[in-house]
Amino acid sequence: MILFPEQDWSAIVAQLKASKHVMLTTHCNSDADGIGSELALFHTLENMGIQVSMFNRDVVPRICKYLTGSDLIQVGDNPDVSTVDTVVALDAGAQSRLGFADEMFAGKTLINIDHHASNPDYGDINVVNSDYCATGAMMFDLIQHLGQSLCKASAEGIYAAVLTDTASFHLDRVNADVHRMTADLIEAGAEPSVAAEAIYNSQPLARLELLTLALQTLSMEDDGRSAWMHVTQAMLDDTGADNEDTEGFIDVSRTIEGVEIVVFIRPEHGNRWKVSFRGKAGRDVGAVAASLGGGGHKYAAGCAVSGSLEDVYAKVRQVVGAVFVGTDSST
Ligand SMILES: [Mn+2]
Repeated sequence: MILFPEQDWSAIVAQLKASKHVMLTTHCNSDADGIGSELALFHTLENMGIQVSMFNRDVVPRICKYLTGSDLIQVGDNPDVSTVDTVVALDAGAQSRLGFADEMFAGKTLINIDHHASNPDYGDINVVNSDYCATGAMMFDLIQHLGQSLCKASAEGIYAAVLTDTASFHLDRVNADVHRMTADLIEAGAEPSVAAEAIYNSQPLARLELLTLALQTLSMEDDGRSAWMHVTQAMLDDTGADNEDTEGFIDVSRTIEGVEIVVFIRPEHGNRWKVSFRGKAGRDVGAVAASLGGGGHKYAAGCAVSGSLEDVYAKVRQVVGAVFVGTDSST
């Protein structure tokens, strides 16, 4: 089963088969979609006898460490690319999101594979298709176009990618084909209970302590149609949690009845804040994030905003409030 038979992968297949050394990478603050996609392609290319390595700007998130080969991912901002002729960027909506200097890509063929609608086709070869529920699902089709069968390690990576990027098969791109793919992944060796245990049921206590503090900041605006929550550096310090532990907090406020836009703000570095959005009920938060210099998907997007926390709230509230102007509450 191929998810999107009309998607043309031929240029990427030809480039990968002709490569001497392929380096795979994903966006900063990598997530399970980026890491799972990397590992799925890594194991497949290795099985084909193609020299392949993985190099990311940031460390592998805790929830991905159970994936076979995750310990082979190198980390830093200055990879040795002297022998690399092809770089594959996975799940990165913009080249800047990779976190590497542009010179690093000089003389190399850059392949850009992504499912963010806002992706500007920054690669030499691009497959950008926002119909895919996850970049991991794109690996599912690519591996078949490479003429390879799914090995257990690749299936595990794709399963983790799809599980997390669809919020456990809850989001709008999940259809019967996504479940047919998942059946194939399980047949190839992916184990749902192992993934659930590693991703959802192995959280440090500090994360729940941080969530307790974050929930005390929850506020509703726009007649209950927007929900706001934040974490500060002091809260991180007090609990011993880190930014990775805030993953999924936004999905807690997304569960509130009647809410259409959910905002979560956390410190990034200096006076920069990461602002994440989730949309429901037709609200396009990709457009909201884009108007603040960020991007993403219709129902999941983000941006970075500088200033004091109060400044950030004021700036983002203005943009979100404008979305509701002239529209009646459905409740
Ligand atoms: Mn993704």
